[in-house]
Order: sequence, then C-alpha cells, then structure tokens
Amino acid sequence: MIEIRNDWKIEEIEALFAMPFNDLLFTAHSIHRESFDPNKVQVSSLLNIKTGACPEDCSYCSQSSKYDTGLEREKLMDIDKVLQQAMVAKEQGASRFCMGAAWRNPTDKSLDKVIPMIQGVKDMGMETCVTLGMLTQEQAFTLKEAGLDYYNHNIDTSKENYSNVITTRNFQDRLDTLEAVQNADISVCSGGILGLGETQTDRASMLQTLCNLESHPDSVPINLLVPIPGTPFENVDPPSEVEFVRTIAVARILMPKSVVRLSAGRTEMGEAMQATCFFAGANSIFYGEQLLTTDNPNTKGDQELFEKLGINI
Ligand code: SAM
Ligand code: DTB
Ligand code: SF4
Repeated sequence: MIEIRNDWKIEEIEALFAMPFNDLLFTAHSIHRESFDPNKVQVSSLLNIKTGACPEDCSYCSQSSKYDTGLEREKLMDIDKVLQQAMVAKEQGASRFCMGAAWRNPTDKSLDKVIPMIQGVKDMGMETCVTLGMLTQEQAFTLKEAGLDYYNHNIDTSKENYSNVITTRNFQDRLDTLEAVQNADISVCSGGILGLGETQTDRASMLQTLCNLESHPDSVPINLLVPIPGTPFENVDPPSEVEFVRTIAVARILMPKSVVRLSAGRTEMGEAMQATCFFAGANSIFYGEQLLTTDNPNTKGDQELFEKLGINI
C-alpha cells in the first residue's frame, strides 16, 4: 500500500537525495509501478497566449520587462489563432493543452477573454490547463465554472532561495494562489526549476513544500533552466544530469500518485538521459516544438524516442 504523507522532514528528504544512485532509482521506480503504467507518458502541449512585458522580475524569464532579452511583446492572442494551435496539438496526440500568459495576475477583464479559449479547447476533447499568474479566490471559482481542469503555478525554488530569484512577489503569494486553486477544486500543477543557483538542500526544501501541501499537486513539472541571454541567470552552472535525475526520483517517492513532468530543458538532454528520467518516475512531457518562448524537441524526434523505449502516450 502506498502511503501518502504530508509530514516529510527536511532531513528525511535529504537522506533520499544522499542514497546510492541505483538504490534511489530502484526505490523510485518500484513506487512508480504501484500507481502508474511504467510504459505510459502523458503529453501536454503549450501555447503562450500573451507574450512579454511582464512586470515581475523572475531572474530566469525571457518575458520579464526588467531584462532586455530581445523578445517582442505581443497582445493577448486572438481566440481563433489559439484554437487553431490547439487543433494542431490535438492532431499531434496531445491530451492536454496548456495556455500561458506573461501576467503577474490576470485582470477580471482579461480573464473574461481567456474563458472562451478554455471552453473552446475543452470542446475539442482535450484537457485544459492555464498559467496566468496569481489568482484571487473569486477568479479561481470563475475558472472552475468555465470548466478548467488544471492550473499551473510553480513555486520555482525553495522558500530560502526565493528572494534570490524573484523580488516582486514572495513565496507566500505563490502558496496563496495554490490554496485558492485547490479550494476551487481545480487540479493543481506546481513544480519548479533546477539550475537557479540552488543547493541540494534548496531542492529538498522545494520538494518538501510541494509534498507537504494539504493535497499533493496532481502534476509536478520539474524544469531544467533554459538559459535566456539578457537575464541575470543566463550564465548559471546547470545541475549535473545525476543531480537532475535524483530530483525526479525524490519527487516520485515523495508524491507517489502525482504525475511528474520532465518539463523545460529537454533540448539539452540526450535520449539516455530522458529514458533515465522516465525510469526514475517522470511520466509526462511537454510535446510540440515550442515551449512558451523557447524551443522544445521536435515531435518526430519524441515519437521516435517513445518508439525506441516502447512508451505509449
Ligand atoms: N506568468 C505566469 C507565472 O509566472 O506564473 C505564467 C507563465 S510562467 C512563464 C510559467 C513558468 O514557466 C514559471 O513559473 C517557470 O517555472 C517556468 N519558466 C519560465 N521561464 C523558464 C526558463 N527560462 N526555464 C525553465 N522554466 C521556465
Ligand atoms: C512549466 O513548469 N514549464 C512550462 C509551463 N509550466 C508553463 C514553461 C517552460 C518555459 C520555458 C521557457 C520559455 O519557453 O519561455
Ligand atoms: Fe512574468 Fe511568469 Fe515570466 Fe515571472 S515567470 S516574469 S511572472 S511571465
């Protein structure tokens, strides 16, 4: 029987990180098989529906107005164009369509424009996800009424490292939005980024926050930083592959029933690395040639990788 815990101590999580690699992977994979088909990976496609000019100062992001990243700002996309992209994603086999906006938070007026997009995607038979920044409780209820399935809102890093990465909001702001989303009974997608100058203790602490939430996030994206020229973090040393895989494995052990997504950064990963992440407990990816503003592996390459690994989507 898989035990779902919400009382993990930091020492326990650090002890998981310190396990011999093969023992850690064996443990994570054994847990993975108890709740999931080990040969199945869920695929979500992403679309940035509003680009750039974000007032937040997230030090990793191409879309912050605080850094000159050369990104051209764009207004909220027209619904027809959004639904056209959603159709492409569906044809490629995506089961969920995730729409992102470079907002600190949506205004009620802008939320009204996103709602028909959610309904249109839902009508195509795909699951819906949006990531629009911080929400009020009221706005979360509105999204639930519109039929939204998932809300993505990452905690990004540990509470201890947070102010080194973002200063225009605090860690508690993120937790408040997650609570509003959970109260509205929308599935939560929340994870973080590796490669923000964090220590292993920071990684343990970030996962501790996620697994000690009242209920575990349904989906946990683990992103490898995509370095963006012009941002403060453009030259930060990336974590080693072993450290990255360890983080996936520990996330799997701590949140045995959550879907763990091998998210941004796959263009830098070879096939064996991705296969190891799937063994360690990752069972979701972003699928399609674009993330929000950066490249993702092409779908043909992903299909070939799945074929080689005997993975079904
Ligand atoms: N503005 C909203 C927000 O921040 O919540 C939604 C969009 S924001 C771009 C969504 C998430 O993408 C961020 O929380 C972060 O985890 C991830 N992200 C952004 N830039 C990234 C990068 N360069 N590399 C990896 N992940 C990144
Ligand atoms: C998540 O955890 N990663 C996605 C999605 N949720 C919104 C975003 C990755 C963005 C990578 C950088 C970019 O394309 O701008
Ligand atoms: Fe804005 Fe989101 Fe980028 Fe932060 S991560 S700058 S909130 S778009």
